[in-house]
This record gives sequence, structure tokens and C-alpha cells, in this order.
Amino acid sequence: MTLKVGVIGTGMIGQDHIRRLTQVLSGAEVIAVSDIDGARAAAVAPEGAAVFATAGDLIRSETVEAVVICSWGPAHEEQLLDCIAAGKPVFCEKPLVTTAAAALRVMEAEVAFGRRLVQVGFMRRFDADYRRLKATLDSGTLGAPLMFHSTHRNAAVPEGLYTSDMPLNDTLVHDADISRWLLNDEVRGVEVRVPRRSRRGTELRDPVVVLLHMGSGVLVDVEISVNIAYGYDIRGEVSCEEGTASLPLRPATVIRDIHGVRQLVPADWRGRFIEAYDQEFREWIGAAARGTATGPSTWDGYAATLVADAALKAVESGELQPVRMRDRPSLYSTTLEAPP
Ligand code: NAD
Ligand code: ISE
Repeated sequence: MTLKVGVIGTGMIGQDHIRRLTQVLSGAEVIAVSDIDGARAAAVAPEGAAVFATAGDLIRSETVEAVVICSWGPAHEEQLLDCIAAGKPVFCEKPLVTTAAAALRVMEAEVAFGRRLVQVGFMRRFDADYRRLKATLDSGTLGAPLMFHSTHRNAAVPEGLYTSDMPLNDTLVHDADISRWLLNDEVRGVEVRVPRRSRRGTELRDPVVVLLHMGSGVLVDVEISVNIAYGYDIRGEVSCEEGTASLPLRPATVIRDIHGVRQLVPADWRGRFIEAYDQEFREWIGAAARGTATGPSTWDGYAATLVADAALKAVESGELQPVRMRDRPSLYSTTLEAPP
């Protein structure tokens, strides 16, 4: 049976997900699209797909069985609540929402519904390298993890659209989520330091260094540089009691020629995580066809949102900012599961 999917937000990642649902994966068909920019939605709609004037119309359409949200973060809350009210499985790109209060509203609605419907787009959890790293840590062969060094570099970000808060409330959510997942732990406190500003980002606060204090005492240092020119460079190394484990550089091919020895660097997230996005959608289609969701949940989106909120306070105060989570509803009791 083919899952009939509606996509909301047809910008960069919306178009990439339409491509993978249409040309790469089986089991799903994009039958509807919507964007506040109606012309863009019409231009990228797959042949035969309906173009809805509003996200709400798409979500409530009887023909749409499951929804993919790729609009801007501040629009996610209303669209998620509409999906839950309609009882439809929904894949929502990160960030889940942009405030802790909004995350709690989405969580309350899903808990009241009584079944998981929401999967958040934390694609790193589906990346084969991160999965091997987690399996190594979980095996215990290196002893307990002590520190995690996470590097998150973008070649550039859209000028004017990407603001100084976004390294902390848009980009950092990936590092916060992957730290919780890799380490089976929660973030309890956040510090932020701002080094010398890069002139490439004009007024943008870039780079930033974030220190996540995990419940076990593990410290995670995160470098976020969003205008580093040379490419999209995601790195991770965990220092444990008896050794270290790190992600390989991708693509792994090493070129030797008259200019020396080098590896290519992906231009952006599309290239680096292409297989991870494919896998997250493979798993989403399977769960959505059963009327539910898998992988990163509303609880995980809430946790990342709290870290973002704390980071924004910490950058202003210069102090360690605590992160206090509410009790975990039983609906989300298995969300820090090991990879299959
Ligand atoms: P984009 O600006 O290219 O596209 C966003 C689209 O959403 C635009 O076409 C805009 O018109 C539309 N839109 C905005 N508000 C809307 C609304 N209320 N209803 C319908 N359409 C609306 O941005 P993007 O880079 O594609 O990012 C979209 C989302 O995906 C963001 O939340 C971003 O953080 C996330 N993202 C995730 C990853 C990842 O690696 N997982 C990578 C890039 C972007
Ligand atoms: C973007 O929205 C993403 O989610 C990318 O994965 C991230 O690396 C980038 O910093 C964000 O802007």
C-alpha cells in the first residue's frame, strides 16, 4: 500500500524531501503540497499533486494520510497541532518548535491523543557513522564516556534570514539531540562563549562555543561556525576511560595527486547526510503506514528546545544556565533506544 503524503513548505529541504519521496524511496507518494509562497509550491509539485492554499487545508484533506512539515520553525506548532487534531502521522523538520511552551502544548496534545504521531527531523540518528559510534559506546569496550567534542560547521547561511540567535536555537539542536542519544543522557546545564567574531558573517554572532553539561557529568563542547567558507563539516569524537571513538570524515575517498593529499568536503547538509535522510524517511514511511511514528519524538524535540532556550539565556548572562525538564510522559518512555 502506498502512503499518500502532503508536504508543507517547499523550500530547500522541502524540495529535497519531495525528491526522495518521489524518486528514491518506495511506499509513499507526494499527492499534495502547500507553501505560503503558492507559486513556489506549484512550481515544485510532483505531477498530479494538489496545491493547497493553506497548510490547514492540506492537513484536513481527506486524501492526505500523512504530513511532512518543512516550513520555518515558528510555523511548526500550529501545523503540528492541526496534524494531531486530525490524527495524522507527521514528520516535522527540526526544530520541533521554537519555545519550550510551544513544545509542551504539542506534547500535551499528542499525549491526549494517546499514540505517537510526531517524528522530528534529527537525521543524525539515522546516519550509519553516528550509529556505529553509538554502538561502540553502548558496547562498553572503551569504558565510560567522559567528553564529547562536536563540531558543526556550515560554509554559509542565508544572509538576512539566518540571525544571531539561530546558531543557538536552530543549529545547536542537532548537537543537543545527538549528545542525548549517543550518551543516553540528558543535558542539565548550558554555557556559551563567544570568541572573536568572523568578519565573513558581518553582524552575525559567529562562531560560538557551547558547553553542554550532561547529567552523568560528561561535558560536550560544541563549535558552531556558520560561515566557514570551505564546506559543511560535521565532526564528533568521544573521549572515554580507555580510548576514543570518532566519526570518519565524509566523503571518505582520499585523493593523492600533484597538489597533495586531500578529501572533498560536502557543500552542505544535503550531501553529507543524504543517506541519513533517506533512512529516516524509510523508517518514517513504515511507521506512518501503521498510523504512528518512530525515532526522535516530541519529547526529544522538547529536550532540544530547552537546550536552545538555555543557550540563549547563557549567551546573555555568560553563566551556566540550568536545564530543567518536566517528567517524561510514558508515551515517550522508549525514545532513547539503541539503533536497530
Ligand atoms: P527555506 O526557507 O528554504 O524553506 C521554507 C519554506 O517554508 C519556504 O518556501 C516558505 O515560504 C515556507 N513557509 C514558511 N512558513 C510557512 C507556513 N506557515 N506555511 C507554509 N509554508 C511556509 O528553509 P529550509 O532550509 O528548507 O528549512 C525549512 C525547515 O527545515 C526549517 O525548520 C529548518 O530548520 C529545517 N532544516 C533542516 C535540515 C536538516 O538537516 N534536518 C536542513 C535544512 C533545514
Ligand atoms: C540547517 O537548518 C540544518 O538543519 C543543518 O543540518 C544545520 O547544519 C544548519 O546549521 C541549519 O541551518
